[in-house]
Amino acid sequence: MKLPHRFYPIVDSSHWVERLLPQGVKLVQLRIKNRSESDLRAEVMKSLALARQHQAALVINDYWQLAIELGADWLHLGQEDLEEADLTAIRRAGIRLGISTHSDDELENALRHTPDYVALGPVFPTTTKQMPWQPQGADNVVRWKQRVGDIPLCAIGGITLERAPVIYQAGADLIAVVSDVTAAQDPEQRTRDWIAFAEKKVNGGAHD
Ligand code: 3NM
Repeated sequence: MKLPHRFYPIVDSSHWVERLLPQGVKLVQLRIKNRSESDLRAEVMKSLALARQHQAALVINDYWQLAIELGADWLHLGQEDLEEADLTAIRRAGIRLGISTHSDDELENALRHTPDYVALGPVFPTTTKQMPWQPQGADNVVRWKQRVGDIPLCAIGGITLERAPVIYQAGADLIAVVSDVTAAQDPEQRTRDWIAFAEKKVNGGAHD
């Protein structure tokens, strides 16, 4: 499976999508929590339009019904969302699916759904999301890549540009980040730095 980029920022508004896409981002996740139904719909619609304009892939986190309804191409689900989602309807709509995993059991479960990528986290400690999981470290990135084979592996959680080389080398095909971009002093510049680095294709993984 060819993915549009090895750098995968995650943002919580269409405003961020609008800021990052012109920097050259080709894969971005919209992860919105606690917004009204009408806000949410407006944000997803605007972000999808922006992604089309920039020929980028927009991944909708969680809201699978809205993703189907609004014609999204990509969806990301956590393990709990996976229980409730209608996978048949998602696949019938031609939507590609990324799934979060944090343990061997979750990985087994994710692989049963033939995901288009598997995410492993948190690789390092993160304050962006509260989770019961211990940091996985680079060793588990290696182990996960052995398990997923050709399925693209996305590493997430506490990853900075400085830590990226080790994580790509461990076998991550793509790296997802929140705070390293959104909390950067200059998020646009940080995004361009990530893209410049990711394009060097440090390990020639599944992206090729
Ligand atoms: N999911 P930051 S870690 C949204 O492990 C998310 O499943 C994770 O943010 C997981 O790059 C995470 O700021 C937060 O650490 C990532």
